[in-house]
Amino acid sequence: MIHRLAPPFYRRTGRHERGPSIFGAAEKSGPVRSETLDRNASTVWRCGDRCLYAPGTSNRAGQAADSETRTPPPIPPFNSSSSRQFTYLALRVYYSGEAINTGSAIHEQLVAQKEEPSMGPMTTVPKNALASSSQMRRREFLSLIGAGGAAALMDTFGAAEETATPRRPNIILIVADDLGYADIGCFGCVDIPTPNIDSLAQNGVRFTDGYVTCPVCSPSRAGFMTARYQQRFGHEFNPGPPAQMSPAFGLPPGEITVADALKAAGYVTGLVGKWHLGLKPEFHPLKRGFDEFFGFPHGGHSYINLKEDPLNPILRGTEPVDEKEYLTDAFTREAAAFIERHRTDPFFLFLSYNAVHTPMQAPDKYLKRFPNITNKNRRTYAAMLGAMDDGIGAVLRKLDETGLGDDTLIFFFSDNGGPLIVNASSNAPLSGSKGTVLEGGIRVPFIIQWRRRIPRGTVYRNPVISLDVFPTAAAAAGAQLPGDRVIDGVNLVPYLPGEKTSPPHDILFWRFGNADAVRRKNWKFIKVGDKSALFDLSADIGEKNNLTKERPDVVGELTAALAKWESGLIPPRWTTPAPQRAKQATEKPATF
Ligand SMILES: [Ca+2]
Repeated sequence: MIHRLAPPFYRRTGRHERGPSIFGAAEKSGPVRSETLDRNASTVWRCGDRCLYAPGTSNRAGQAADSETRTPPPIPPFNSSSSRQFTYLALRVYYSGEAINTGSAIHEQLVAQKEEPSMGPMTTVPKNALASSSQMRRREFLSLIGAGGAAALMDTFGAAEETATPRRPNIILIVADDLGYADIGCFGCVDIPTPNIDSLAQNGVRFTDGYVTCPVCSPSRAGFMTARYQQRFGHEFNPGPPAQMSPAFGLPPGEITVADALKAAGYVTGLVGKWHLGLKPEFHPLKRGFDEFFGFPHGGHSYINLKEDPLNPILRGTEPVDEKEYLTDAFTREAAAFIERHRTDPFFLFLSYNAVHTPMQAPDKYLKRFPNITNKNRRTYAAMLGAMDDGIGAVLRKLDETGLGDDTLIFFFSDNGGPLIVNASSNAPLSGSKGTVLEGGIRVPFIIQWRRRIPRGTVYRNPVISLDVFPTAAAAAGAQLPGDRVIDGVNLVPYLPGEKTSPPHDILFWRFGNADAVRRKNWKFIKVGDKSALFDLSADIGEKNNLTKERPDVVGELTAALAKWESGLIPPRWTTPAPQRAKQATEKPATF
């Protein structure tokens, strides 16, 4: 019976605490596999609503302390009369292989405190008696904890045994469309409340320097769906409207998507929302790794007149549907239903809102929240963003209702920067907008939450990029990255607890037509046609002060790096039709 406890117990050991150990010096005293111990420790601390390690301290309180201080709770006083203390020690020995020395160290600590444990078996285990404890089997484990320990174990974990089954974390990728860097509360927005998106940062990591690979929609999506700079396979431009686009347009069939990889690893995969990676049947989401699809296949879409464009219909799978709801609300409804439908499966959900992309449309129920915003476009933008924030809140509630909140890895970012006057977005204090390789085009609100595994309320300042989504998700899921091609993203999780203190990326690159950019540490170099500029982002986040003359050494270094990177790219497979290019040009500010 206890043997059956092992999987759910171990499953609950996903969170990797860093910082001061709740075991203090004891953990460091033996040849301990620290990660295993950390995970065991976390499990013991957080198991259900019980707290095995610290009698009298609730799990809820422990989580609250963790959330507020971002460090594990202090070592509680040993309670020598608690049989659970013994169960805990035995569990550590059992699950940590070499941990007998640590167990002994804790025992010595107990003795030093003159608090003789009340149960015999552990005190009589001589130090190193289980030197090969990795070989310890169930009988030995039972012997070690004794009948009282087993009873306490069952008391503590019994409920988990009945309900929990081993599963890997769910993964939800939430992508906003054309959202400005400064339009989220936790990124400095003051006129539009976004409490639910902010909660992702409060319970996860906010990235100050989070980038996408392109300042427009489709290429950006091609990048993060494949973990590869999209110019490696010619997906460099938007296609334009369906009636005008190149017949070549679509994510090349040879590319492997994050959905492909997670599906192959046993995940149920779903896309709700905007696709924009191909209209032809061979490019349909159901052919690119998704088991389920509800949304539209192309770029922008009306939120109200849902049958306005017969070339870009609302589909369920491959069938057009007669959707009546405001589109953002419909996507929220479908996302929550997907979670409910697959609550017992590990799932990957790509929730791809087209909010806050044009057209500027919002129903009164959202508009009336913002009576004090006098700019009509900004007010509509606020209402559209409010609808999306509500939707993300509904998704988060559904996760908690289904008990999946802690074990779900959530990414949130915008596919490109705000287009400013077009949708009344703001990228302040960044320069530029959608369509430019200035920071305002490519640096976006970027948040990751994984309550089980990564610290809460953290701000991370080294540059990261949307290419990292796929490797991070694959590592969390135990899925394979393609091994036969260059992968440009990295798994971010080891960097977030501080296990790896180096930056995830030495250098990042952008190319969008005749515009190139490269960032290494604080240096950002831009080349557009025959013009170039070098900015020190640490002192000049608004990219105003061109330092090309002052630092020709940096210009030379970054120019060479850019040339080397571009040697691995191919020419674009299509270009944006001329009318769209002209429209895009009018959206660009004249800052560069
Ligand atoms: Ca976009």
